[in-house]
Amino acid sequence: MSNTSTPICFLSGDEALARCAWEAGLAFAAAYPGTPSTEILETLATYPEVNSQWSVNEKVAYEVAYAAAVAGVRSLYASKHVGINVAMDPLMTSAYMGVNAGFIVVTADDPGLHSSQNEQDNRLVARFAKLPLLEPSSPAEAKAFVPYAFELSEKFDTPVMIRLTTRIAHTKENVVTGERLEKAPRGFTPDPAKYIMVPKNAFNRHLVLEKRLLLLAEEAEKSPLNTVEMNDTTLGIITSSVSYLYAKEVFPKASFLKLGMSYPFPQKLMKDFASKVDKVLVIEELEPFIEEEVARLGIKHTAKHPSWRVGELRPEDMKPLADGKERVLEASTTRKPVMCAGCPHRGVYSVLKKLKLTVTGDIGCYTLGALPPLSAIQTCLCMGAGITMFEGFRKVLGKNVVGVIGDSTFVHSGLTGLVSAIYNLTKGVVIILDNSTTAMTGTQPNPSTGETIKGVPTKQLILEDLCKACGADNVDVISAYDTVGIETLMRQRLDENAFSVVIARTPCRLIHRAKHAQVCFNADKCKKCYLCLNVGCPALSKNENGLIDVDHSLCVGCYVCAASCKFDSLTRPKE
Ligand SMILES: Cc1ncc(C[n+]2csc(CCOP(=O)(O)OP(=O)(O)O)c2C)c(N)n1
Repeated sequence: MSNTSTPICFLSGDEALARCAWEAGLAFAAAYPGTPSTEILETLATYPEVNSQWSVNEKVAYEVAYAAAVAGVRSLYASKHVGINVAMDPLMTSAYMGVNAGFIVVTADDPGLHSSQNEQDNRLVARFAKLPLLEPSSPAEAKAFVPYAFELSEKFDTPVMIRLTTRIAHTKENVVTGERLEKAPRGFTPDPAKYIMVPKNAFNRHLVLEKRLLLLAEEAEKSPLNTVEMNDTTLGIITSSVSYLYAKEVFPKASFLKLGMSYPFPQKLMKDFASKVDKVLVIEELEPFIEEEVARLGIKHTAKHPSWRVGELRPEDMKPLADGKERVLEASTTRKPVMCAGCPHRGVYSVLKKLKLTVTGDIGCYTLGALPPLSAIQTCLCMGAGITMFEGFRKVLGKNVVGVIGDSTFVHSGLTGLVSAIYNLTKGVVIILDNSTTAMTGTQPNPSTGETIKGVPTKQLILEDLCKACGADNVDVISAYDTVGIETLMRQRLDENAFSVVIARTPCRLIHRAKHAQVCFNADKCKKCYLCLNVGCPALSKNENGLIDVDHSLCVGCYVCAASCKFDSLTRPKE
């Protein structure tokens, strides 16, 4: 996409939202990467007028972006749904404090768990925090929704939540683009009763929040984002988000109430719509968010079986859902994820597996170490838990426990766990799998890479210095490909009564493509033990003769397989 004002652009939901926010005068944006929201900030970073940053985690991103709005410029926070959990503390209280210039909170939910650790429905967060919620159903709708969100935010003095889902964030559509509206900064006027949330002030602001919600409910009744389409009145469908498009496809003759502003609920509009149709059906993904309100309003409707709270709704799901049937979950046919050939994480896991260690894992490309044939990780809860679960496991199970965490995840939320573990006299070994990027979400920079989102060089966070400053007794840096060295080091450190951090540092293959001479296979020496296949490299396979084929289009010469071969059948090429 170009930044010039092309009238029509073919944009994803993320790109459209970013573009429309820029048009609406956005001046500040902060986020932490996470599928399916990542491209919002990546797009915003291409606009010189928007001060954009990857923050170290979502709590930080929320606070910085929120502060920019309080300081007087239109601002935006974006994350995937679980990122909102990390930002929950400031989010809840920012609803009390209100804003100054407009502030949009984007949550990109992931029904169907395309790339997430859970499929929570953040519409419930909007209701819990008492924030207005907007749900576009397609990329093109960003055009109307984003400026409206800013106006709502400024008129009602509140953060406004916009919820995308994976299908909207990643679907592309023609979007009519426009010029940018420059907004003069509003400046900041100190107001302790509004901006200092000590109990007495917060108590008063709670009342402001409740009154604001009543006014927002009135706004929802007349909001242009809530639309009624009266057709055949035998069936009336109340819906929102992408489910609206699918339901239109499957029930083209039905009447529709589409909730673009879905919280607070437009109760009168819902009742009025229901009174004009014979039968009401609510079609929504995940939680019965609208359905519970419909029930509360005493509207007779076809109830959704709880099994439909799981997974995405596709067009083919609409009819069984409408018939009140139970959902039949099909086995996933998607391609199994696998670490790339030459992925630096592979060698470390082959050692941990050999040493038969219990490994508390974390989230990133390195979670793939949990899959066969490596099967080297035993837990993966959430970001940062590689270290905190290590502490709990180590204190209960003893010394054969190791925690692993990626470099971006370490800075996101591993650091506090490390400080806490050392403070609480934990012993043992934590490994930072430092591939010098945030690989999982598309190689974004982070503080340890020394570059900002705009590609500007910045102070580089030196992980070894940081770990020493936190009190680690030993901090070793080793190449992630040096499996022999890692094994020796691990045996030594595991035996010591100390807290050790091992930084296994080799850049991700996606950012550092240097190719070494490929591994050599000598069939005469192969004993067909297949230990080499246990490292799980996609460049190696067993051929019809039971020998090893090296896929020369994939092998990058990391020699992790060679280190696993006891018979010198796989070797580095001779100099
Ligand atoms: C709370 C939360 N925020 C963001 C994400 C998305 N996410 C998953 S792993 C990850 C970081 C991975 O980077 P790193 O730790 O460096 O490991 P790598 O993928 O490079 O191996 C991100 C941003 C998430 N799953 N949960």
